[in-house]
Amino acid sequence: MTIEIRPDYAETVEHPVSPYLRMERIPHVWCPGCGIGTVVRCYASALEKSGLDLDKVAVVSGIGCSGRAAGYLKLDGFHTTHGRAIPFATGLELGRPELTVTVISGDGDLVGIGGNHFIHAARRNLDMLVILINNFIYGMTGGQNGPTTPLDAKTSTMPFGNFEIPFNLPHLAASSGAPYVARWTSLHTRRLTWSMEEALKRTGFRFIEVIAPCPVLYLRLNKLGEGIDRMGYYHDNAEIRNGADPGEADIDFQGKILCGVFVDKPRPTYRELMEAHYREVLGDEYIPMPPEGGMLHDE
Ligand SMILES: Cc1ncc(C[n+]2csc(CCOP(=O)(O)OP(=O)(O)O)c2C)c(N)n1
Ligand code: SF4
Ligand SMILES: [Mg+2]
Repeated sequence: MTIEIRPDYAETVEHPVSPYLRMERIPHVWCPGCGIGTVVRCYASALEKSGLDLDKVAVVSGIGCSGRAAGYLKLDGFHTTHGRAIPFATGLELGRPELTVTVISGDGDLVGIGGNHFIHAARRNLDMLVILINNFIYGMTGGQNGPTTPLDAKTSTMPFGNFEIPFNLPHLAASSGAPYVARWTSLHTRRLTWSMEEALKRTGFRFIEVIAPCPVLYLRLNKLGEGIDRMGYYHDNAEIRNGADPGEADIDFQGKILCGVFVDKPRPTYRELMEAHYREVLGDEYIPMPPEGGMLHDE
């Protein structure tokens, strides 16, 4: 049987999440088999299911292949400098409390150069959802070793294998104080979408790590095949255990990947603590910031 592919297919058939994307920017920059597009697709589905008013949702990315995510979502979006997505999101969420703020960026961006911002945002329980796409390397700049590269994995700067101990990100987020911590792979699209939807509705610092393939660098340098081979690996090696101790979530080269919602324990956000504190100290003199942000006083 011959399947006829009509040249105008893309123009005539609307993708289910195209209303959430800036279709004029498609085709995107990501390589075939890259996991980043899957994460963006899941996030668009989660937005749809959440029923949030899209005029009140903002997305912030740093620099990197993952950092291109903000540019494709049809939301108020900000493509900030490398490592500075969380500080930018901090200003946004404190200045415009009515917004739901999501950060989508890479491992190098968020826990390499931006690592300090990450731990302090979790400690302060700033009100943002952080989706970290972990491909175990600095993708955009050529596959250098990063803060999550597994021991023994080959990278362009460690061709004989990595000897630096990587971060266990769910453990880092949980021990820094994040009230919602989850990890999935890009194979787990339904669970990832559900987790994103759940996290969108929570408050405080919500962290979702998504393990995703970079076929042209991490997989090639380690002779691990194509993106589709990685789906088989995730299928065989992901172990889903909601409520597991994040301290057990280390990832060894080609080892098992512990997935699930590790933490779901709300606590007061930075704003709630700040307002309670100033109400107590200043009493009636305290004027809280209006939900839409802006000036505190008339003058
Ligand atoms: C201050 C600064 N330092 C370094 C760079 C170069 N740089 C751009 S993207 C990147 C790494 C991105 O890695 P990651 O966040 O893991 O994203 P990926 O490309 O893997 O998705 C680096 C080092 C930069 N743009 N700015
Ligand atoms: S270099 Fe890697 S991370 Fe970047 S788009 Fe290509 S496959 Fe994805
Ligand atoms: Mg990366």
